[in-house]
Amino acid sequence: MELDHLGDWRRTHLSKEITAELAGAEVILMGWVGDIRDMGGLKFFVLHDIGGSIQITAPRAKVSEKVLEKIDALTAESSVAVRGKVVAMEQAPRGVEVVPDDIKILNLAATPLPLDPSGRIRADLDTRLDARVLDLRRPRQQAIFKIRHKVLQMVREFLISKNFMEVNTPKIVATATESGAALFPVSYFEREAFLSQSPQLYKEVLTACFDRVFEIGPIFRAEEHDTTRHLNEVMSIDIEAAFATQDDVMDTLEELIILVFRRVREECGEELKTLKHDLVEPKSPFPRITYDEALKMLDDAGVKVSWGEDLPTPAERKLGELISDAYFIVDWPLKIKPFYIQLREDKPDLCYAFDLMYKDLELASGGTRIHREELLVKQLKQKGLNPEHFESHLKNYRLGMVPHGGWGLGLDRLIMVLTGIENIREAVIFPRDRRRLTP
Ligand code: AMO
Repeated sequence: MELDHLGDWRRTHLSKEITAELAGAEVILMGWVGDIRDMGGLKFFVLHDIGGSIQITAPRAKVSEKVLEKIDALTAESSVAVRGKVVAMEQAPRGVEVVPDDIKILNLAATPLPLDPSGRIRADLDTRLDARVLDLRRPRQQAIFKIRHKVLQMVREFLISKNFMEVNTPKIVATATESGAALFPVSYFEREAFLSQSPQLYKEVLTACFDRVFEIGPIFRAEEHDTTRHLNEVMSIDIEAAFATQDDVMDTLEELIILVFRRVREECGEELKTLKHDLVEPKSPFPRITYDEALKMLDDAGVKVSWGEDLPTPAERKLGELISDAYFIVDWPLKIKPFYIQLREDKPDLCYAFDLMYKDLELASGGTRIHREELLVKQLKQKGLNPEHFESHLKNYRLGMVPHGGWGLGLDRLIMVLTGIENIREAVIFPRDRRRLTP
């Protein structure tokens, strides 16, 4: 069958806007073909679009031969435009259907499809990610990304209301900032550069220009992990505030988390229902436990972590069982936190760093930063880094650098928690992991 051109047809309604009140009206719908059925005297298909779906019903006696031929040619997930009349019909899924007077087939989808778009035949995540465009037409996946879209909007609104200015910093950089995480090298003309692990150093120095900044952007981690909570490219919500300490920015983070949970509950009810997720707002204030207290709780529960070690996954899992909500871990050993974190003058083994946990998942980390050059140089050396490599950063500390603090919040992990999904790959449109570089 020959394909049709869009021509001068334009969509008049989304499927969800078709209600029985429109009975008799002529409408143009555009979308994809769902189930197709032929009952002899009657042919049906479901048209689905971003808003939902609607039944297109063609009674043999009422439509043209051309329309019937077009329906016969349709394959599931083909893209179509339908012009027709709205008819109130009790038996139809939403009490309303459209009887076509003309159909345009814009593209025919191949058969068989790489996955069953109805979801009746379950596909594993790899198959779904390989056919992601088809997968993302399903209501469950759409619910996840509608929530993600809303959350981004809420975060921006909230931070702007707190006088943070949105900035964009380079993603091709010369140095590492997060010592624990490995770098992806890129060839940059005659030099080697890296993909940015974090906007850390840029956001810090920008506090001395714009006072309060935030960035929502990708961070790249060349970690070998192949887990349900790590990816090699993730989106990070980063903030940094001048004249602030860890406690100030923890308050901001707590306020943001509560607001996002509350607003997703209030504004994404449909999506949460589709996801069958009962979202519960974390209890506020979030407990603030020290690293030492966390170790003690773990020890009492039979999980040994030696002092100075980062919390391994089994320890996080146990803590998540013990405190099944949002909480902060503070007073970390200096030696496991990055060079830019301020040490505690009263207890120099410790530093002003925190992690925000939700059950067993680390959502964010942050702290009070060093703002004096001598101390930054000292800590760089202590971490085995060469201060000369940081000269372009350090020179800003001679230009009236200010006390500052901030955090980085993993957007994809936040979406996991808000939508109740278990694998971070489901929270990302085209995830990048150890094995996956396409689509
Ligand atoms: P950190 O390295 O802890 O801190 O990263 C901040 C948050 O980003 C998310 N995240 C990840 N999520 C999934 N997969 C990964 N591989 C991954 N790596 C990080 C987590 C984590 O809590 N510069 C500091 C932040 C700061 O101090 O402002 C930093 O990058 O949710």
